[in-house]
Amino acid sequence: MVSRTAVRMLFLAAVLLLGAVLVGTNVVGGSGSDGDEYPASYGAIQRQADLPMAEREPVVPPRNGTTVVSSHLNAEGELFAFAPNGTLLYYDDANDGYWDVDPSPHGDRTVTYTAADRIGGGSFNCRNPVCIRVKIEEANLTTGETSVLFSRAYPGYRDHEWHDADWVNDTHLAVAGIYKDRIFVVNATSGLIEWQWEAQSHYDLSEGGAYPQDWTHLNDVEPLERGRIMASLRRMDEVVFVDREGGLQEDWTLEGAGNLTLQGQHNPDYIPAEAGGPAVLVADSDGDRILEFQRSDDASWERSWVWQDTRLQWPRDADRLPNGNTLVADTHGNRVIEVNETGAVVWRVGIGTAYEAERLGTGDESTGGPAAAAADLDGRGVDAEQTANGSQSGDGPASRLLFEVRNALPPLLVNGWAVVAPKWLSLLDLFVLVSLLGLATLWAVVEFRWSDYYLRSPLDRRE
Ligand SMILES: [Ca+2]
Ligand SMILES: [Ca+2]
Ligand SMILES: [Ca+2]
Ligand SMILES: [Ca+2]
Repeated sequence: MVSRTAVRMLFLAAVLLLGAVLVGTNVVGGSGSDGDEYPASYGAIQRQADLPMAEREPVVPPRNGTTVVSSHLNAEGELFAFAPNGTLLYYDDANDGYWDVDPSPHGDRTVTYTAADRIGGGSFNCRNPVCIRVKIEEANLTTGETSVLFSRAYPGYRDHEWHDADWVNDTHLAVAGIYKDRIFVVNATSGLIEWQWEAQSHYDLSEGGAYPQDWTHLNDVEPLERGRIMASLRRMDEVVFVDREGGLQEDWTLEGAGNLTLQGQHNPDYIPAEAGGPAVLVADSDGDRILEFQRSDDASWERSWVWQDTRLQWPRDADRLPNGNTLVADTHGNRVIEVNETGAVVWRVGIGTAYEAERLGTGDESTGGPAAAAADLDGRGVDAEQTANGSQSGDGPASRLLFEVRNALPPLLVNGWAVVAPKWLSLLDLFVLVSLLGLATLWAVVEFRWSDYYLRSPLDRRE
């Protein structure tokens, strides 16, 4: 018979262990040795914004360039820029949401981004329960000055935003319009829309998501050579190529390759032939991985690179940098990371629900970066069979266990949790908290049974 003291000690040890995991992941700011000398929590980064520039301390590891990160969760949007020395250079939370950020043609430290604000009936005669003001803005990161380049009000709130706008030239922008499921090109000077492609010109309404709320979720555009535009139709799990004269180029449509099909992707970047492509580097969000596909000689797509670790969850951006590294916005992994040519994480910033990451001076998105196949980059995958040409993950047993638990749950539930949960409560935290509560309840039940007390029905008392 095991003594009561031994059982109590076991319970206490288990409670302390789970408590230590919970404190560890929230105070140290996540797993991994990279960047641990910068334990700045998300809150500590935000607090820097209230200090004058001269008093700001480095909060992220230094890097050879300014890094801009956008984020949004429900109606909280944030835009951060970190200077090369790791201090917070710029912070703005004036809008409800910030999405794609690009370097602007109007200055080295100026960025162009899409943003949105919820508007009620007070500001104009909005007949919908709620309307939205969608905008393409520019911010000078040095002076802090912002300006609106183009804006429209739409009915509804969620899923009617513009998640991306890309400069076509110095005056025109291509815009990913989730509302009306279209790509359009606007002259930012005159405010006139000069060209558009509607998804209904090719797709049937029975495909994709719910119409009219979120049929295609057209979340990214990228102007290419010879007037072509690449776009991401998230609800169709497809990246499409549209010719501005001839419409959709069906033989270019990318749905994945082999057993790796796209799942609710974000931010595909086109890598041209001159840089070793044609290739497309894309955040395969619902697949919790970064994928790259190479266009082969027979005009089909082949998987050429995969990157994933046990923490990566619902990534929404990946940029191939000129040195062959890849900058990743790991939305529900609550971090922005830089992965080197061997697949190792070499730089990390702890930021919740990041949408986009951009390293200024390296070109917009993956401009200037090589294709994985041409640069012979090593991928990394948790499942060796899914790895393109990489090694097994070096993650510890705890993150492996969490990875297996997460993969056993439906992606909709896992990512749905991350959308409704507060930024500080990760899935690991939830898992540990539930285990802790379960253990505490079990301990209480055991103690009660050992005690002299017993429960009886209130009815018994009357007898
Ligand atoms: Ca863009
Ligand atoms: Ca884009
Ligand atoms: Ca990208
Ligand atoms: Ca980017």
